[in-house]
Amino acid sequence: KYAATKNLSLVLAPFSGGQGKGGVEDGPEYLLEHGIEKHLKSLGWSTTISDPLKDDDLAAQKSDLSDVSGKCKRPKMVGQATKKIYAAVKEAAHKGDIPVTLGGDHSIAMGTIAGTLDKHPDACVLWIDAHGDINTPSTSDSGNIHGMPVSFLMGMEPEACPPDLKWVPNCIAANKIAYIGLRDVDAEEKKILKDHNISAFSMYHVDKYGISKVVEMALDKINPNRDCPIHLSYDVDAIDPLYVPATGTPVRGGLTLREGLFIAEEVAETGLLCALDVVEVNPALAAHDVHVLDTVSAGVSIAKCALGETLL
Ligand code: 4U7
Ligand code: MN
Ligand code: MN
Ligand code: MN
Repeated sequence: KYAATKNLSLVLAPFSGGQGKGGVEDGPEYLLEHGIEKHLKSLGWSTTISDPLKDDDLAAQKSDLSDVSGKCKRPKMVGQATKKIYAAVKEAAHKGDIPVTLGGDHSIAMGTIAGTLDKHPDACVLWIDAHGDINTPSTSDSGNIHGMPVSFLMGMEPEACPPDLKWVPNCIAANKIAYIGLRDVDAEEKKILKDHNISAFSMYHVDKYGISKVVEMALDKINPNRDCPIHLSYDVDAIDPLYVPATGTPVRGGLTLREGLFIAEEVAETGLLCALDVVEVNPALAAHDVHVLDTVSAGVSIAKCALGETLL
């Protein structure tokens, strides 16, 4: 519905500065190698590729130990990269394409969601994750910005915002974001979710109500009339590490692969998808080749399902 062009803009975000581990920057390459573009084309989409970080020496930036602001690690690196991703997503969205951003760690969602909201100010966000990603610079224990993108997009702690992240617009309202898959939420994040009355469905809710009901309840909260565009920000660690082992912060007790894909299918079914992120695929963390294949093929399947594969 929001793809005026019937074109997907595949935005490559080979970025790892939002956390400490290496390897997540290879996510886009592996997803492409696994044929994500061909698979999406076979669903009737045309595709173009945009590579907004191609001129950056990200390895050099990551090794700059002086890039710290308060507790935040590498705020300058993250701020500069996400701003370029923002520009790419914004341009794609304004053209009438659906931006499909391939990460990279989840800090890149500051760029993608800000880009989506520039074109679609009424968009809502469905955040699929084991984690809340809503720490602020003051609540974060790790200092890793991939655990904070939602707080920056909500403008939660302006006084502690590192200068290089000041460009991030305060663009998500608390009633426009819902989570599914949560099972490792920090104590202070729980307080933030509660204080802002943010819709958060944990694995407990998935077990209690079933995934179908949970998706319905999540959309009822953020998109009650099913008339707003949906930005699906999908962290592959929402799915159980049995199926998706090669990711930076795996947590047991997650979604089955089918539950994970069903969420994407239900979003496709609404016809309201306006942007997709697939993040936190880290091939370097696989114990062996089967783990790489499982993880990368799950990432490809998420994109296929969100873009119509299983709607007969
Ligand atoms: B991901 C964490 F403390 N909450 O802030 C943090 F548990 O994008 C994890 O969801 C963040 O993978 C995980 O570092 C970020 C931690
Ligand atoms: Mn996560
Ligand atoms: Mn913690
Ligand atoms: Mn995440």
